Amino acid sequence: MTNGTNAGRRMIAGLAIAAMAGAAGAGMMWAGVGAAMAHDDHHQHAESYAAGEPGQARKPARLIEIVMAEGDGKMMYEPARLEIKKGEQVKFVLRNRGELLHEIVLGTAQENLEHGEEMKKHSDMPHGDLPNAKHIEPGKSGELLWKFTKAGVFEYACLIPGHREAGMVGTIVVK
Ligand SMILES: [Cu+2]
Repeated sequence: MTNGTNAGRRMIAGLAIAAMAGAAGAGMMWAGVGAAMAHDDHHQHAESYAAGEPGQARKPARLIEIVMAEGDGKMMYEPARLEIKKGEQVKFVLRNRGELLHEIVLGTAQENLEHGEEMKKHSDMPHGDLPNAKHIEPGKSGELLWKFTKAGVFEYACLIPGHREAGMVGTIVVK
């Protein structure tokens, strides 16, 4: 009898754990869907890109290295100015030599300013997954492939709150 009761209790405990795991799993799935939706919402305005279009990995690309760094109360890209031919595909090799997380977002100055304002309101929203943006962890490097299909003056900026203001912005002239 006692054994039977214990077995029963164990079974109930087991079921409770299974139910909790199920609920946690569903919750995580739901949170994932929510995050994806919020992300889409946030970036709807960026579906077409002012500075060109995402690059194609199989096509040749000009290699441009950009170093991200901070120091003396400033944050910067090196170099901070690029000249690119219209139609040129560029593979940016991004090296974060600083101690903070940095990113690069390609766009017009106007877009980046607006985007930066949104980032201040929703600082929990990373946009490292967007085709025109890339996050780089301190001490790490990464790549961004981009085709500059339109002539004009664009910029690359770090839209993590405070970084663009501290100098983390570069100019791209496409002609
Ligand atoms: Cu930054």
